[in-house]
Amino acid sequence: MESKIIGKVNFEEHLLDKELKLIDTFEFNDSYSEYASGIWKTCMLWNRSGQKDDHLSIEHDTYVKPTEYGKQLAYVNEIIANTFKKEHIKTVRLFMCINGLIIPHKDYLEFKKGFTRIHIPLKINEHALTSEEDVVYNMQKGEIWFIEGRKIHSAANFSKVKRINLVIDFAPDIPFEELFLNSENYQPNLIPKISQRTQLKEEELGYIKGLSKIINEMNFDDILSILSKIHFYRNVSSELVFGWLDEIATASNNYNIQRKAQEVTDLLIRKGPINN
Ligand code: YCP
Ligand code: CO
Repeated sequence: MESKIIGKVNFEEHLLDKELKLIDTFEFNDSYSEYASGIWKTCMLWNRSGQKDDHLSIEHDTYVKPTEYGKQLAYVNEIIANTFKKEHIKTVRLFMCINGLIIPHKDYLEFKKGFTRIHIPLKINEHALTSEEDVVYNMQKGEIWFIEGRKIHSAANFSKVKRINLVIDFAPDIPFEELFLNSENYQPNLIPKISQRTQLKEEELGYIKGLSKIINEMNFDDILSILSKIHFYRNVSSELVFGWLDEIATASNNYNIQRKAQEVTDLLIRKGPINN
């Protein structure tokens, strides 16, 4: 796995709790909903324009400004300012997920280079999981995670309690230690909490393929969501979602389903968003 922990923030719990209460009042946005199932939303804290309604993370060559929401989070801002070199930051957001997931996908397909993206969990639970290919892990609060978006990755929260991550996009190609204000805060040897999963049974594989018998335009998204969840509890790579979807679509003999399967695979792992 290429995603890894690169450092740790030791939060002052009462200060973080106060900001989480404030975050609860923020309006989160639906951008990237084509990658999501269930509740998965974003909130813009710092970006190029300083506008909270500029919801996308984009490549740019200038400095970031806090948005109306970013300005309110004094403690989070202090943590960022004390930990990282601000000049490398391109976007700061919050990702929120409740009883939902982000379908396995690759990032940056729409960009020239993309970013070095890090996540810092602010609110976690044991059912809030992240994956890269054939590894599933449970990010812990305060861990600074580099997420290799160029590999197929996915994230979920199988709980009705909110999951919140702080997400910072840095300029690409800068060594990790140089993203930190103090290079001693770069800690590459912290051990992640990897989830143990059980073997996918032959019988289960049969039922997965049997979804070809019920797939239609009404349940297509639900079936994609079911396929996306399997690797979180069975010992398989998230990449299999696309092979299964292709087999199910082919066996369905339904042209519209085959086309939808191609389109969603293009979006998620081949071409990215089309209008870019
Ligand atoms: C992520 N990737 O990996 C983001 C979410 C779609 C692109 C939105 O967290
Ligand atoms: Co991603």
